Amino acid sequence: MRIDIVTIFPEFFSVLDVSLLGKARVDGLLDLHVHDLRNWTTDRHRTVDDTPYGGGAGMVMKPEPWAEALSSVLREDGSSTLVVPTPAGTPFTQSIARSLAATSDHLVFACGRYEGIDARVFEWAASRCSVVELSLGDYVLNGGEVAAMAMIEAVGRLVPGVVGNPESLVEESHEDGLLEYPSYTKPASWRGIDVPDVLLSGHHARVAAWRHDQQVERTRRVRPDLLPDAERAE
Ligand code: 6GU
Repeated sequence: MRIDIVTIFPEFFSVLDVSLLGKARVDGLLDLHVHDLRNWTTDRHRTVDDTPYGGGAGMVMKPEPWAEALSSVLREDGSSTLVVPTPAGTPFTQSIARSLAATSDHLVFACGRYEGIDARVFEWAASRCSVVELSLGDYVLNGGEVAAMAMIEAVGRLVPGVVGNPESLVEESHEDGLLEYPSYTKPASWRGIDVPDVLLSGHHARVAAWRHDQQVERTRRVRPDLLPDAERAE
């Protein structure tokens, strides 16, 4: 998968050299490119923002540098997906991560700052690629960079080969619609707290049933909105 990121803070993305995604880059599974939006400005001050029409606080990112940048980065054949991180977007979920990993082999992240990017940019881009505006959650970040990083990690790890043991992708929070069960390792007793007996029993069916109960219990307690109606009652 190829991922291009357009930002006025390319240095944010140096962390993509680290850990699993860093290895995936070295291994050629993820082809990541970070671009400085200011390279597509034409004035001496490399201006990327201006005051909003209609008034109001803050600044809006100008359309011209964005159109130049996206023209240069988007594929001509319309196969790119433009991802715009914004608190006004559709909530980003594991199921969106899965569908981006499965259906798109070129993602372009447009990281806005200030009060966002001139809305015409996305109208214009929609004739050249699919455009998705995605939010990490109901809180406000200073710009799209940190959100893009979270989305790139969530999507990137679903690209085949990035996570060494594909089974570890199955038994985790959100993959089956429930939160994860608690995990334990040795020693069996630590500071007076014992690992639950069932996990030492070697009885696979009972372990599986216990883990499922733990998942339902935790999900009911902290995220009842995720439960199907049938399991929400009690
Ligand atoms: Cl995607 N962007 C910004 N700027 N703030 C956010 C967000 C995204 N998701 C939650 N807050």
